[in-house]
Amino acid sequence: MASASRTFSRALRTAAPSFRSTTTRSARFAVPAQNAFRSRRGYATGNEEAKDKYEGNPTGMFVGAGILLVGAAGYAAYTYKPELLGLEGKPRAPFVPRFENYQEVYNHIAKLLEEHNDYDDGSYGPVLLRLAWHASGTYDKLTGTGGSNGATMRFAPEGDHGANAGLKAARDFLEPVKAAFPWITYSDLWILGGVAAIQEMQGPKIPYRAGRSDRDVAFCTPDGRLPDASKDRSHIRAIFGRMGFDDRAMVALSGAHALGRCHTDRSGYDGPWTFSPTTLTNDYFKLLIEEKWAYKKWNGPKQFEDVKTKSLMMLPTDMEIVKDKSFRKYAELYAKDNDAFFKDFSNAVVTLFELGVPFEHPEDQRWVFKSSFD
Ligand code: CCH
Repeated sequence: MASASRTFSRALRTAAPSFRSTTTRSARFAVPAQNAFRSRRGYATGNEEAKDKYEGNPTGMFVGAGILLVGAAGYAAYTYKPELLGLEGKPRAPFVPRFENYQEVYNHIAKLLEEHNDYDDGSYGPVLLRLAWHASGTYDKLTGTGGSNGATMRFAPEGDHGANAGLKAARDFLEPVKAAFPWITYSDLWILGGVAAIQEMQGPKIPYRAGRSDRDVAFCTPDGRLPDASKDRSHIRAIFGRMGFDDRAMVALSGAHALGRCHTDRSGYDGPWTFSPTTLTNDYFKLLIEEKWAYKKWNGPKQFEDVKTKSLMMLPTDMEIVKDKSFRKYAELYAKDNDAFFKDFSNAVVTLFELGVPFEHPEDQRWVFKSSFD
């Protein structure tokens, strides 16, 4: 600004002499005409010097007026379009969110989880985790399609798949977070929602990498990529094997059913798996192994209930975990050792949440978020 004024003043000082005396005072606002008027008045009252100057040779006047115009235009450009003068307006460096920015998003989700404690068993945590898992669990390692890149569940074909019934509650829960942090992609946000849900429900840390991009409706995956709870071990192995998981990881991931519940208006099944459905523990494995389970007598799909209290449930696929020898081995390990469960669960969830994402950051640059109670 100062240098522009100086340049302008200099220009005026070297212009018609009639403007010299005024510019130093008022160049900034380009209203230097006072002396010219005075001179004219001088001529009217008989000032001969002035008369010669303006009557005999009006060129100076025109040059001066031209300079004034250019100056005014320059000032306007300086004020409103500085980039035209090459002064400012170089494109600002794009905002590159860093760990602190993602931690803020995490904190926001954690705050909302605490505030909205009137949902289901007192937390949106379980349904947030299910959203992150269903966004990721569509991955097919052979074709490289599906996975957590894309957030294609926003679109009707995928959002309407039977397996995704009820997940609108989780997507809607995260909308105000997206509005508060518009730079985050939906696909990164949904996974961060899953991470926050696990950690806020006292589960293990889930190291996180950002870098997912949202994709359009053409990237929706076909129906049938997520597991069907009425099926047996070969189905479980086919579904999780397609994603690239082995038996150990499959069993560890199933431990997520310590959280949340089934809803008759979503899956048709009913009830929670554990007595503490908003705290992640190895209770799912303990209960599977230690309790007696029997078919529930009811008018709904085939499911199991605990004989003692009849208040808990297991899906047919959950029961496969204790019936299949290889699966059971890991279920017994996790039932005995919560640390082993947390360690394997965390590793498997990190892999799950990164399926199908072409990250720029290497694996050793994952972030670990502080939980609200750290
Ligand atoms: Fe699951 N899950 N899940 N699940 N799931 C359901 C609910 C949750 C299967 C079926 C169901 C995983 C694996 C499997 C959660 C996390 C994970 C429901 C009830 C069905 C049915 C839905 C409803 O009615 O609302 C089957 C089958 C498999 C594997 O074979 C994995 C893996 C994870 C995460 C790592 C969570 C959390 C819920 C509770 C959701 C809620 O709304 O409370």
